[in-house]
Amino acid sequence: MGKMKIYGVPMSRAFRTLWMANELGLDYENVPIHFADGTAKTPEYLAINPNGKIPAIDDDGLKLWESMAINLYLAKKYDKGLWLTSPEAEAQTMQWSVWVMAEVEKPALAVLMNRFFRPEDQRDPIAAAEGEKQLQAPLKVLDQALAKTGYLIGSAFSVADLNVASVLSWAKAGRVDMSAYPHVDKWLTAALQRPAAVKASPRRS
Ligand SMILES: N[C@@H](CCC(=O)N[C@@H](CS)C(=O)NCC(=O)O)C(=O)O
Repeated sequence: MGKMKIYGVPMSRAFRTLWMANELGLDYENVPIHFADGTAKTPEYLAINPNGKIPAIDDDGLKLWESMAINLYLAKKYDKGLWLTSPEAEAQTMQWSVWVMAEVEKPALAVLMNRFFRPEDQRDPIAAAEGEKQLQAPLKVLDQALAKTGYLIGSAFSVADLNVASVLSWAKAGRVDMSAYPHVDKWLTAALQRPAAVKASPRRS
C-alpha cells in the first residue's frame, strides 16, 4: 500500500483535508497542485479529479474529491475518536458538513477575496460587506448550537466541528466581526489553534 496522496496546496480548500489528516496522524504526501497555475488542469490531475479542482486524495487507489466528502471518509476510515458512530450523530455530522457548504462557504469566501486575497485594485468592498451581512444568519444558528456544550455534537470536538471550523476559517481570516457571536468566536479560535490545524495552515509554508 503506497502512501496516501493529498492533492492541493495548503492555501486552498485542501487546508480542510490536511487538517483532518493531521488530526488522524496519517502519513501522507502533500502534492502541491495549485488552483491557479494550470497544474489542476493537466490530464494527469484530471484523471484524479475530473473537475480540475483541489483538494483530492488517492488512498490506495481510491480517488476522491469534494473536501467534505474526503474528510468524512478519512475520519470514518482512520477513526481516532473524532468520528461519532451512532446513526443520530452520523446524521448530525452530515447535517453540519452540508450546511456549512450551503450556507457559509460562499459569503465567507466573498469577504476574504474582497478584503484581502485579491489584488487591491480588484477588491469590491460592497461584495465584502454583503458577504458579512449574509453570514449573520448562519453565525447566529451556530452560536446557538454551541451555547450548551461549546461543541456541535455532544461535549467534545468531533468531525462536525472540524468541517465547520475549517470553512469558517475564511470568515476569521476575512476579519468578520464575531463580537455578537461569543460562542462561535471562542470555539473557532480554539479549533484553529489545535496543533493539527496549525500544522496544516498555509501560514507555516
Ligand atoms: N466543492 C469543492 C470546491 C473545490 C474548489 O473549488 N477548489 C478550488 C481551490 S480552493 C479550485 O481548485 N479552483 C480551481 C478552479 O476552479 O479552476 C470542494 O469543496 O472540494
